[in-house]
Order: sequence, then structure tokens, then C-alpha cells
Amino acid sequence: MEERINGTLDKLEIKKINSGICTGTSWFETHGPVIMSEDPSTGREIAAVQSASYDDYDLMIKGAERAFLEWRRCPAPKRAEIVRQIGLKLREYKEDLGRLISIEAGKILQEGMGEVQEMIDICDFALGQARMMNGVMLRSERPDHKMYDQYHPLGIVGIVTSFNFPMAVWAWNTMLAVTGGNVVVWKPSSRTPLTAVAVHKVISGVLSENEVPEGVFNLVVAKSSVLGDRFIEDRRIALLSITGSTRVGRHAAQLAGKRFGKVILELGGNNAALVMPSANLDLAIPSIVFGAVGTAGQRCTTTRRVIVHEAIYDKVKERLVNAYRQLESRIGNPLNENTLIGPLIDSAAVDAYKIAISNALSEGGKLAYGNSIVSGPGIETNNFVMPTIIEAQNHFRIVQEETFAPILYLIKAGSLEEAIAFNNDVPQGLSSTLFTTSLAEAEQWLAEGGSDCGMANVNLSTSGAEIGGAFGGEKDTGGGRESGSDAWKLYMRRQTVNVNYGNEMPLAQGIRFEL
Ligand code: UN1
Repeated sequence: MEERINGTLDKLEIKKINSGICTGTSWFETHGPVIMSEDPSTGREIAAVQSASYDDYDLMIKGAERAFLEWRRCPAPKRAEIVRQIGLKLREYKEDLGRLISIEAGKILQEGMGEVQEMIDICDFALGQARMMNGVMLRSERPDHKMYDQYHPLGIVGIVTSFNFPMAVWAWNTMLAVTGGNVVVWKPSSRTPLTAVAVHKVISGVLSENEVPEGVFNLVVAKSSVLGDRFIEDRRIALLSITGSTRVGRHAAQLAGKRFGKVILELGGNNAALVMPSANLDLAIPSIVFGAVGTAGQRCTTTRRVIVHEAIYDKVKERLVNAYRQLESRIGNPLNENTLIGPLIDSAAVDAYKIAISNALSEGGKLAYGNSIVSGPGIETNNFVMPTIIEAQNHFRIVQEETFAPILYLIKAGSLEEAIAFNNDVPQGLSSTLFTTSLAEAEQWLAEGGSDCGMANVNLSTSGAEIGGAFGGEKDTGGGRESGSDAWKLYMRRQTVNVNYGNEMPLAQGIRFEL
């Protein structure tokens, strides 16, 4: 195992101590504290990053400002040609990068590689989008006037990512932003800095071969105590895309709001799966299990609540518990092929798991399965937890919260209407799903009185969204959208253009103003 890890680090050119700033192909000498990255599965130190000081960051931003002036003049399809080549490089390094995600974030290899695939997919998406970043011709009410809208780049786009998707979220934002003519500054989670360093090593060849100006693709690894608020407050950052907890997002939105900074927020979820009596349980049960325990419950799209019609409640409970039993032998090192559930990211996450379970039980919840720290052969740290099912009620304080751990609350509902009301009766509004074979129920769920979430599914998991759709959610999830559909527009400055090609001065609204 140790050899395989070292092999991956070597291939990705991860050194013992790495610089915390990259501007494309150059790496700065950085002056902030050293951040050591640890493997959550083994507790072993992987490698370190010498993080950036504020002055290092400032220098980098000055370069990004200069790069923007050049990059914005490069035609979008030419910019996307770089993105296309990045996509090819990512294909080449898919397994290595996927393995590094497993090592540093603890995700199973399948999910690590799936994450790299998301990056490849968004490269392809952005490539197509490059020739379709269209505005529309609008109808002027005035003779000899032309009116249309067009989309210009904003400038520097700041991207703050979380440990649980340490590469893909950067790619969703970056590929659209740079195709649109922006430059990006990526601040990854301090818990997963090496994946960010590795991505930059992998793409640097493409950037140098194509003579992409330094300062278009920037990476800054910095402690939040050094750069957190100052990054958000920095007027030079035209748009901030932030993925993280609702608490972090609320704080950032308030700070950015003071300077009217644009933000895309992708915050906490509290995603429910509704199960109706007509549901195909052979499909529903594995979908719920994947949603609830995938990435050890550390996705913002993780299924946290199962809201089951009372007529099938006991059956669904029994089948879920049986499925969970089969998972016991599948918890372990995420690099092993047999593993379906890796570790939580750190001991604080394990504490949050324990506290949430104890709160749920003290509020009247009933443990149906789990509630233990996993130990045994091959388990080297206390970061592995047993996926847990608790019978609960929707209004429990703990059920209303997002705990980043594999805890599933089982909730009984008397009707579809009640189940929908429960789905919506939480502060968050990211993802949701309904299992049914009734067309009427499915349409009721998708109608304006149905799910209030940014994503509403029928007969598939709450997690594992494709990049082609707009990703994000409402309420405490922050309202942002990233990735597919027309999310590219959020990275652009919309400009409405009016041209008078006549010799008269007709005023809108028929106003007469004669000298
Ligand atoms: C996240 O957890 O921050 O839909 C992103 C999914 C993934 C992305 C999750 N495609 O589960």
C-alpha cells in the first residue's frame, strides 16, 4: 500500500513540501505556515504545502489582473481549446488523480475516479458551450434601433472548495469561467491541498505548450486565518463561488454583500428520499443506500432523510437494515476494491457523528442500526464509523441540521402530501427524490407545490448528479447554481446594448423632449 501511495505521489509530482501558489506553470516561493496533509484512513502524513501569506496572495492577484486583460481578448473557442486539452490530460491521469483523492479525502477509488470523470465531463461541456455563449436579439420599440444582450467576462473568479469534492467543484467553476474569458483563483480546503497541487501539475504542460498567460489558472493554498475574510472582502475578486457549510456561506455572503460582491453559494443540504407504496423497492433501496452511505455520508447531496409512507414503513425499514448489515464487511481502506465506505475526514467529523446520534436519541429517536466506531483488521484509525439508521421525526432539532456523516433518519408519513410537507420543512433545499410508479404522484412532486429543492428527482438517488444539469439549491443551501444548463451565465457580465442607426432621436415610452 505504502509503495502504491508513493508511486501515485511521484507520478503526480507531489514533493515532500510543495509551494502553495501556482499561477499556471510557475510556483511561487510562499511564506505562510506549513500545512501537513494526512491520510484519514491511516493517519499517516502524506506531504505538506507551504501555504501562502497575504503578501504572496497579493502578488498573485496582481498577476491575475494583468492576465485577465490578455485572456479576455482571446476568442472563446480558442480559450475552450485549452479546456479541451485539459480534458485529454485528465483522461490520461484519471486513475492517478482518483487515487490521490482516495488517499487524501478518503473517498473510495470508484468515487475518486468518478470525481475526475466529472472534471472531464465539464471540460467537454465547456468546449461545446464556448460557441454558444449567446445573447439574444431583443425587439426595440423605437424605429432604426437595435437592442440585444451580450455576455462579457467578469474578471477574477474566486473559487473556494471543500474537502469532499476536492477537485471536481474547482473544475465545474473553472472550465466555464475561463471559457467565458475570466481568470480563476482557487482556494482549496486546507484538509485537501495536495489534490489541488496535483491538478495544477497535471494541467501545467497544456498551459505551457499553448502559451496560456501566467495568471489565468491560479491556485492559492492558505489558512483561513490568513486569507479567509480577506479573500471575500477583496474588491478585485469579481465573483466568488463558495462550496461549504451554511455557517461559512452565511458569513461569506454577508461580507461579500457589503461590497456588492457577486457570489455563487453551494452550501448545506438535508436531502430526503420519499418512498410511496407503489415504489419499486428493488430500485429504491439500493438508490437510498448509495445516497446515504456513499462518500461515507459526506456529500452535500447525501440522502439524510427517508420519508416513508406508513403502509410500507416496516418493510422499508427491514430492507434498509438488511442492506446496511451487508455493508459491515465493506468498510475499510478506500483504495481496496472491496471497500464501499471509507473513513470520515477527521476526528472532528467522528465527534459530530457521535453527537448527532446521541442528540437524535435524546430527542426520542430509536436506533434501528449502527452507532459505533468501526475497528478490526485493516482499520488503522478511529475515523471509520458504522452507517447508522435512526427512526426519527422530521421536527427533531438534529434532523433539521446537516451532519456530514452517514446517519439516515427514517421518518413515517401518512400521505404523499405529508411526505412533501416534511421534505420541504427543513432550512435547506438542495436535492430530493421520490420513489413511486404513479405518474400522478410523480407530477405532483414536480409541480409548484411539490419539492422546494434545487434538484428534484424521481426514482433515483439524491446524490450523484450529472454535470449537464444546473447544480445547487434553495433556502439555506444558498441559491447558487453551478455546472450545466445555463449556469455559465453566472460567470458573465450581462450587457444590454442599444444602437440607434437612424438620424432621429425617438425616446422610449414616447416621451417628447424637444429643444
Ligand atoms: C458536493 O457534495 O459538494 O451530485 C457535490 C453529486 C455530485 C456532486 C456533489 N455530482 O453528488
